[in-house]
Amino acid sequence: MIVHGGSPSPFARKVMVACEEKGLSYENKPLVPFPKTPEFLAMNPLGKIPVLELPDGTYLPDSSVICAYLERAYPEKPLLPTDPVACARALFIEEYCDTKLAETIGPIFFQRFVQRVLFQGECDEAAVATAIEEGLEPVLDQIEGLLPDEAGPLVSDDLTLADIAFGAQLSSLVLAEVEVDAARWPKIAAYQKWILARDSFATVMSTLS
Ligand SMILES: N[C@@H](CCC(=O)N[C@@H](CS)C(=O)NCC(=O)O)C(=O)O
Repeated sequence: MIVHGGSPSPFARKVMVACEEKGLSYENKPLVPFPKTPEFLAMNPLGKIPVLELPDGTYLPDSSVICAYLERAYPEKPLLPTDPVACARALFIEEYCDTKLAETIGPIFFQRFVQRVLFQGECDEAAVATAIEEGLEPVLDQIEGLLPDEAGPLVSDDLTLADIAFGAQLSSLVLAEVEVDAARWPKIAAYQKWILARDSFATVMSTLS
């Protein structure tokens, strides 16, 4: 299998971590989603990464769709609980992280990592400060109130896609050099440490250093 989309993308990271957790081998091709060539749009009409290419040449776009496929195709190491309610909770947390949290972290990550590190350009620190204060901090306040007391899997005893999606976004904060203040958000800070210490995340993050 080929994961198209480089590890700077949190959504590509999410797919690669899911593959690592399931023990699946894959190749990564760091496709940049610009320009939107006809060939790229044939892989994903939405013009976004990641896209998973199967050995028979089938293209599967969107990290959540790809993870749903992996779950069906490789059920041996499940990343969703069998209990229907727990499964729904995991899927909602995945959705929350991929939308609300991603939209909140995205502008900070773009300035600090994409602009400054990848493009070696100017980082708009004023925009970063506003995005942290007005966007990120209220969202972290909300999440802190929802997390379990002990750092560990969010939904059941085992790791789920909820953890992978949350970890993918929390790893963007590390790349953007935004520290989660352990005095204000102790549960998130402990969770971030726990999830990013997993071999799966360490392996995928190591491709960025
Ligand atoms: N819902 C999609 C989001 C994918 C996404 O937004 N990818 C970004 C890179 S992190 C992208 O390709 N952006 C290019 C664009 O929006 O034109 C998923 O889960 O895969």
